[in-house]
Amino acid sequence: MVINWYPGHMARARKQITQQLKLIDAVIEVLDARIPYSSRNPDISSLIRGKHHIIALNKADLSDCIITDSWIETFKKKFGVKAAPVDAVKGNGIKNLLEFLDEVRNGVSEKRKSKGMLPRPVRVMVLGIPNVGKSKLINRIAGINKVKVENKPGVTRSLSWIRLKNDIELMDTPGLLWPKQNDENVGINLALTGTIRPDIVNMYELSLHLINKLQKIKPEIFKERYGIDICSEAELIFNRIADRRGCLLKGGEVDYDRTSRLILMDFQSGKLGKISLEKPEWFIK
Ligand SMILES: Nc1nc2c(ncn2[C@@H]2O[C@H](COP(=O)(O)OP(=O)(O)OP(=O)(O)O)[C@@H](O)[C@H]2O)c(=O)[nH]1
Ligand SMILES: [Mg+2]
Repeated sequence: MVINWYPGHMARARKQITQQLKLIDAVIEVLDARIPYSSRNPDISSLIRGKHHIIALNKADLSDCIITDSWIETFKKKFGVKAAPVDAVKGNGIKNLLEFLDEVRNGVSEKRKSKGMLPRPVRVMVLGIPNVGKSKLINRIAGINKVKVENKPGVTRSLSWIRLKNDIELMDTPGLLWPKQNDENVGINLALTGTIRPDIVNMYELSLHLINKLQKIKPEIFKERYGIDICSEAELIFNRIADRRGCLLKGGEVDYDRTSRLILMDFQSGKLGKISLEKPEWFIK
């Protein structure tokens, strides 16, 4: 799979974000709860050094909640970073984030007071890879639709401030990928969860990768969702799904495009259940 990891607009966005960071008190790093490792931009840790750091494990409505909880424990224990599961569509978990932000605001106010300075709103930048739900999360925290949200990467193109009533200012930012990425599995996970535009990936190949992953994580799903018995080869499972779902061309041949889209959409929309593709112990010892 050949992926254009670093389009020009991201280099520009990275530069602007770096400049704006001087004004920022805290960063909410938004990760995809299904792939907390693959959705972490490794650049961000060094970029935000010295700032208060909060992690939102967003799209937690689509992830396995036990695995998400173990990621939260891991972030806390191994890195000392507060994290919360969030569903920015329904608003679950927003309260936890607001509590974290309150703590930051109180800390900033105390510090200013001790220096004889007047209080000011706490400034929070929301960072993360494309399509992870940064803008949706901001709209949820604000309680009103302030910024544009769409189900495709690259929607937010510039930095913008959103002022909230409770002395908090949030900055929406464009999604950032990273310049060099050699780990094929990370690329596959990002494509599976919708970070990379579908027109630049091979959908058939991607759905075979998904089938292979599901065989390890949740093998019973093929029977449950598609009524097919377990068989070892991903290609065979793919063809049986096509058959079951009538994704066939006129002569009865498999419609690869339609079947791939069906399987990927079933995963992305949660029709295959709550599935986490990554466990912390696979990455962090
Ligand atoms: N199921 C689910 N979908 C979500 C959640 N948060 C956001 N989405 C959806 O994810 C898609 C992307 O949301 P955005 O807020 O535009 O993502 P973004 O990170 O701002 O994306 P860019 O601006 O392109 O970097 C939209 O279709 C949202 O409705 C969530 O918690 N659960
Ligand atoms: Mg956005």
